[in-house]
Amino acid sequence: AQRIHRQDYTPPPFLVDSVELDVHFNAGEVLVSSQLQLRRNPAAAAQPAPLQLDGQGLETISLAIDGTPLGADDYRCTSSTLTIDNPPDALTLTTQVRIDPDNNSSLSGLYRSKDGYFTQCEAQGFRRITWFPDRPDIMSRYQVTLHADKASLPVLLANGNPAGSGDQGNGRHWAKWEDPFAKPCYLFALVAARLDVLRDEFTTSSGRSVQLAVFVEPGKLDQCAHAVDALQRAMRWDEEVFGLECDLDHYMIVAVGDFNMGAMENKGLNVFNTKYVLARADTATDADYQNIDRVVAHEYFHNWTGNRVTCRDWFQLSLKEGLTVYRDQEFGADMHSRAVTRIREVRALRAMQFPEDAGPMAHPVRPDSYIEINNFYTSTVYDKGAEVVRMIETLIGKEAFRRGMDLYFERHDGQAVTCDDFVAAMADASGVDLTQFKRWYDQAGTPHLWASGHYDEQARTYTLTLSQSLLASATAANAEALQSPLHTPFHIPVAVGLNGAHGEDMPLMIAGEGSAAGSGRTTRVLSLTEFEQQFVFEELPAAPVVSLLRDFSAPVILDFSWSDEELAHLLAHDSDPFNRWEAGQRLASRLILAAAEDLSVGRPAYWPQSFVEAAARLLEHASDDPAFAAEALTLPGEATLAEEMTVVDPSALHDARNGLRRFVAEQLGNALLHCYTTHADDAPYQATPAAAGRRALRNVCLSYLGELHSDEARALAMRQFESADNMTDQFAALATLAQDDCQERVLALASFYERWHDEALVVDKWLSVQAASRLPDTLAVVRGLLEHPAFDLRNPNKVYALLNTFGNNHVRFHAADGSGYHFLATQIGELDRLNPQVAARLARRFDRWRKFDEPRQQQASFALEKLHSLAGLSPDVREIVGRALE
Ligand code: DPP
Ligand code: ZN
Repeated sequence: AQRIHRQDYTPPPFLVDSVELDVHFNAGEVLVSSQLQLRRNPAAAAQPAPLQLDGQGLETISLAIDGTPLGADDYRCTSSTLTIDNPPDALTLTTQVRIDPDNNSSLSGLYRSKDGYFTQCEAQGFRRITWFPDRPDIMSRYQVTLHADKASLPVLLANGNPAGSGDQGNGRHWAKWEDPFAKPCYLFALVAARLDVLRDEFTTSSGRSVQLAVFVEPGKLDQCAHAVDALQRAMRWDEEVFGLECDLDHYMIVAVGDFNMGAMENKGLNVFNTKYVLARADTATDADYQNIDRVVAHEYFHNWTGNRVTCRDWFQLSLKEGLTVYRDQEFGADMHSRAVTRIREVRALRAMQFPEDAGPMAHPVRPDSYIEINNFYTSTVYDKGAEVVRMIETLIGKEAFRRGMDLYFERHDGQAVTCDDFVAAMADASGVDLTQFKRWYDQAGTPHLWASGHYDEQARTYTLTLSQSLLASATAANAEALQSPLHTPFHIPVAVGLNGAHGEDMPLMIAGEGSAAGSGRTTRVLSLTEFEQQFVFEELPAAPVVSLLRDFSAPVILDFSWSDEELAHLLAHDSDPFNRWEAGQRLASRLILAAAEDLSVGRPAYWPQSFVEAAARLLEHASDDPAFAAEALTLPGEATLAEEMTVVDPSALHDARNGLRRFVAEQLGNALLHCYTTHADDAPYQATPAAAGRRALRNVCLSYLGELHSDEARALAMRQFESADNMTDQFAALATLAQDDCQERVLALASFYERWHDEALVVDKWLSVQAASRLPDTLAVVRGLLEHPAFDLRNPNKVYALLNTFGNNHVRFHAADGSGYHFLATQIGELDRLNPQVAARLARRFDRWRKFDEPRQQQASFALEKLHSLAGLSPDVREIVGRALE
C-alpha cells in the first residue's frame, strides 16, 4: 500500500465522455460489459502518457479498442491496473469482466445483501465493478442496462431516468437507465433487489415535478413516512435558504441493512443504511427521527454541494462534506431548536473530533497524505470541516455567505474543484481577505485560546487579552515555540458578550471604533489574527462577567478563569443559550476532574452545595425549554473529560462523574421526580421538537433517579418500560435499568428482545445498551453476545452496536487488566478479513491509548502490536494501527 500525497496531483491524461454498462445478474456471478468513450485531456501534460485504468477483484474476459480485440502485447495488466501504452487520442474501450458480489463482504463495489444487490462506490468502489480511471475529476454520462431474474430481483434501478424495460424470456427481465448529468464514478449506483416502494412527489419552486420513491425491505412500508417527509422538507428548505432547486426528474432512496456508512448521495439514487430511513413511533427514538431528518437532508443537499460541484481529488473531501454537514446542521437548527442543536453538535465535536485532533490520526481538514482514503472519512473532515465553513459565515456575515454560495455555483457548476475555490468564492463575494483564515484547512490540532480580563473602575473599561497556540499549556508555550514558522496564528472569530450584575447584556463599545460601530449590538465577533491581542471595551459602569465564544464561534479549547460564582451567574443569565449550557458544563467538569484526582489518591470526593442549587434552578425553570434543560442537566461525557487529564485514571473518572450524578439525585430526588411527573405527555407519541424535548427532560430525570438504586426508582423505570407507547421512552427506561445490577434489568432486557427480535434496528439497540453498561461484567456479556443469533460480524450495524459501543465504554474498554484491549484487538483482526473499512473504524477506539497509565499502555501496545503483526492485515487497519504505534 502506497502513501498518496496531495502535492502530487496531476490532471488525468484521459477523460471519459460516456459510459455504457450492461450488467447481467446470473446465478453465482455478475457479468459487466462496459463501453467507454475516451479522449486525451486537453488540460493534461503534453507528453503522451499511457492510458491507465483501475480495477479490483475483476476477472477480465475481453478487451477491445474501437472494436478490435487487444492482443497480449497491446496492454499490461496487474491485479489493480490495466495499462494501454500507445492508445489513440480518442477511442472506444470495450471490456467485459466477471465479478462475484455474492462473496463481497467488504460492502464496497457491488455486493449482495439479504434482499438483493446494492452498490457503494465512494471513495473507490467503482473499480470493483469494471475497469475505469477511478478518480473524482473524471465526469461522464452514464447509460446502464440491468438484466436479472424477474422473480428474485424484480426491482432494477440505476442513476437518472428510466429509458426502457421489458422481459427477455426465461423468467428474466431488463431495465435501462440514463443519467442526463455527467458525474464522477463515485456517484454511480445500481440496485437489483426485491423491495417495496413508497412513492410521492415534490413540485419545485419553478413548478417542475420530481418523482420521489423510497425503496425498503418488503414489509417495511409503514416505517418510511418520516423519511419521505424529511426529504420534502429538505427540498423546500434548500430552495428557500440557498435558492437551490432540485434538478432531477426522479429522486430515489434505497434502504439496505448492510451498509458501511450512514448513507450515500449517488446521483438521483441515494443508497441508505436502514438506520437513517426506517422509523415508526414504537421502533425509533426521537434521536433516530432527528438523525433521519439530518441524513436525508445531508444526502439531498449533496446533490448541489458534492454532485453538481464535486471534488478534484480526495484530499478535497471536506469541500463537499464540511459544507454539506454545515448545511444539514442549519437545516436541523431550523427544524428543531437552534440552541439545542448547536449544543448537541458541540458535545459530539468534543467527544469525537477533539480527541481525534489530539491523537495519532490527527490530520488537517484538508489532509496532506493518506494510505487508505476510507480512513479519512473522519470527524475532522466532516465536523471540523463544518465548523470551518461556519466560521466563514460568522466572519463575513449571513448575507455575504449566501452571495459566496451563489458565486461558487456560478463559477464551478459541473466542475471538480478544490477547497481553495470555495474559499475564493467566499472571499470574492464578501470582500473579506481569507488568506490567513485558510490555515484552518492546513493545520491539524485543536488551537488553545487563552483569555484574561481586567476591569478598570476609574477608566470604566474592560480589557480582554486573547492569545492562541497549538500547544496545550500556556506555560509550555515559550515565545519561541509560539512564533516558529510551523505555528503561525489562526484567524479565530471570537464572539463576545458582557454580562451585567443582574444578568443583562451590557453595551459593547470597542475602544477606537467610535460609539456608532457597536451600538445596539450585545454580541460582537472579534477577529483574533495574532498570537496575542487586546481588546478594550469602554463606558462600562461596572465590572462585567465576560461571555466568550458565544454559540461556540470557533472550534478551540478556551481557557479563562471564571470563578464558580461567575459560571453560576452565566448559567443562570447569559443571553446566549449555548454559553448558558457551557457554563454549566464547565462547573461540572471542574468538580468531576477535581474529584477524580481526589479519588485516585484515596481521598473522598467533594461536592459543593452550590452545584446542587444550580441544578435545582434548572429543574425549577425546566418547563421554559425542556430540551435545553435536559442538555444542561447532562454532565460532560467521560471521553471528553479524559482529554483534560494528563494521565487518565478511567475508574476514578467514572466514579467521580457518577458520584456527582448520585449526589444530585440524593439532594434533588423530589425535584427530579416532580419534574418527571409534570412533564408527562398524555397525548399519543408525536416526533415534534416540543414533545421530544419533554421526553428528553423526563428521561434525564429518570436516569438521575436511577443512580439511587432504590426500589422506587427501579419500579418507576420498569413502569415506564412497560407502558411506553414509543421507543424513546421504552429505550430510555431500559438504558437506566441496564446500569443497575437488579432483577428488573434482567427482565426488561429479556422482554425487549422477545418483543423486538424481528426488527433488526431495535436489536441493534438491545446489543448496544448492554455493551454500554457500566456493570463490571460487561465484557463477559459482550463476549457472550458475540455467540448470540442476534449478532453478525458481517453486518456493520451489528458491529457498531456491540463492538464499537463497547470500545466507547470508557471505564470497561480501558479496564486495568487490559482485557478490553485484547478483546477488541482480536475482534478487529477477525473482522478485517471480512470488512477492512469497518475494522479500521473499530481500530480507532485505540486512538487515545497513550493517555493512560503505564500498565494500561503496556497492555494496549501489546494488543496493538499483535494486531499489527497479523498476516494479511488490510492497508486500512494497518494504517490506523501503524499510526497508533508510531
Ligand atoms: N458521502 C457520504 C456522505 O457523507 C459518505 N459516503 O454523505
Ligand atoms: Zn456527506
